[in-house]
Amino acid sequence: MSEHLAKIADRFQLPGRFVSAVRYGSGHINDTYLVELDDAGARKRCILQRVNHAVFRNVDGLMDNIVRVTEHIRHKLSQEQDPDISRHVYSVLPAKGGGWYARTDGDEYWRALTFIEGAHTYDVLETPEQAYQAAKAFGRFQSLLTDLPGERLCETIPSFHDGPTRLRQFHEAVQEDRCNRARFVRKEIEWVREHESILLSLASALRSGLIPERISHNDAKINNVMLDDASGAGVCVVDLDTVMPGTGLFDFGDLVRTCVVDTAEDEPNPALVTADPRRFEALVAGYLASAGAFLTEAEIRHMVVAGKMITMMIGLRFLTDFLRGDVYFRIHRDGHNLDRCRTQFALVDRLNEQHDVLEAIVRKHAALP
Ligand code: GN1
Ligand code: MG
Repeated sequence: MSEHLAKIADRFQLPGRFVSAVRYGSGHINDTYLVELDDAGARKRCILQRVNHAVFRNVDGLMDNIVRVTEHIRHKLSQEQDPDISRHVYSVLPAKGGGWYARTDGDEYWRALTFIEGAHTYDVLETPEQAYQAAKAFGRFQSLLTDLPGERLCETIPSFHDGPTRLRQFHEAVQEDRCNRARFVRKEIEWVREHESILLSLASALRSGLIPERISHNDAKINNVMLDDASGAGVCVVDLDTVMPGTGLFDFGDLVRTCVVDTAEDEPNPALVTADPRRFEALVAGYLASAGAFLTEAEIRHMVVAGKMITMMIGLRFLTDFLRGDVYFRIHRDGHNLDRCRTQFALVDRLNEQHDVLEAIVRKHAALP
């Protein structure tokens, strides 16, 4: 693999000579490597990533989105005279012949990105302060994109967060039952039927115009924001593949999904899943600190349901993939997608139990009656 990676690295304009590479991060879709480079004796690092082309069919559109978004953010940060721009937004490193990715003879799509030093991501949150910082960083990311000029961003995966579409795909997978696995998940199928209204909630508010369309990250889980090693502050939002038109509520929802728990996304025992209202409160405070200025009251009033909706939708996508034979999300053990699904559904139950407490937290922070 290292030889292959060295060849891939050679296709890009990198700030040094390839030394070595290790697998990096815990993404379920792309293959990510942290590359060590030698720049006349100085050690440098960058990211090389193979884009999953089965998932992202339009790599040109995908890279165009990312370049537009990162350039716009860089432009805004320079207007603000930010002294640390290269750590606050990453850059796409161009291929040698030009262009933002390299396609191999084996039909692999690769890209190179700058690596943010002195910061880390966390798969499971350690303190409420981290929830605050993560939410503030995603809110800030959204606010920087409220005035992105030019055409509407391309939908890198159409209907990505559309509840009715995800429900239909799930029903098709149950009907087809191509791996004869539906018999293992009767309880989950029933649970989905009972909770359908949560899944459909944001879609109808978006369609009716009650909630405005905005550019959102669409994968705002805790491990997609780098927190500063020294100060703990949010430094840079990463994994921009799904930045596209949506609603900021998708991002707030994903923050709830991944920050109010202290279990991993794939915790095998769903009975261990709890939802900590203090962490929820930290998320609300952090998100409103950076996004409060542009959010409408209708958006704010959907924050609690957004947490349930995104958690349910991602659980449903894991279940759909389990039924289809684990063809989408990378798995590391048998039943992995089913564990992931059960943990998400358990969290929706916990959020439902605390519904009134969570709504009161939002109202308090937004000063709403
Ligand atoms: C996938 O690959 P990764 O881990 O960044 C998925 C997200 C899910 C997430 C669940 C393109 O993201 O939608 O929320 O797994 N990305 C895509 O952890 O489907
Ligand atoms: Mg992602």
